[in-house]
Amino acid sequence: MKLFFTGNSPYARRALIAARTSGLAVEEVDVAPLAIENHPLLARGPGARVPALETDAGTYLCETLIITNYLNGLSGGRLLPGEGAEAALELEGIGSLLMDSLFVRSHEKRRDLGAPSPALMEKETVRAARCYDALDSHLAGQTAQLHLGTIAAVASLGYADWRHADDGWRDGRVGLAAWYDEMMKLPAVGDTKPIF
Ligand SMILES: N[C@@H](CCC(=O)N[C@@H](CS)C(=O)NCC(=O)O)C(=O)O
Repeated sequence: MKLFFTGNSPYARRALIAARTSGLAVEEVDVAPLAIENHPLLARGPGARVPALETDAGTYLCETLIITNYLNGLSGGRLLPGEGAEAALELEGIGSLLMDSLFVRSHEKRRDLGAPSPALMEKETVRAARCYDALDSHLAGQTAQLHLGTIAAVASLGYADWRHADDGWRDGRVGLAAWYDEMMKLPAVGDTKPIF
């Protein structure tokens, strides 16, 4: 299998951590930079986004949740805990919507024309704050364990550090901050820290 990634993509980071945790043989292929005409990924599918996974059978999968779910299935469920699988999925959902929300705001900040929409920025800032609170209540006091839920959470918080440092997600959430620090000590997490 081949996993296509770029070093600064928070979505691809989730697939990378999942692949490294799965125990499967996955070749990691860095396809940066994506912003070039006729990017080689276009020969495989319409998206030209990362992450993307070429399976051993030659199928080309896109979208983080589809790829990580596929890796979990192929690994015999190694990416979900035996007990608490539903709670892990709940966490994965929160981590996913936090990442999408942060991504929207980050693009809005860097739009080509005009100023960012204040209404959209406010909506996504408030949504992200709700997600930080939810992650704090789920993860404060937890030990560092890798599964699809914690992978989505840690990658989203890492992305927040990069693009939205002024969110100050650690402020008033010391339990979440301590959990994050422990997670960063795991090689699959620490070694995939976004390059910024
Ligand atoms: N919904 C997609 C989002 C993936 C995505 O937006 N990846 C970005 C990098 S963080 C990308 O490939 N951007 C290149 C582009 O849009 O041209 C997923 O869940 O995988």
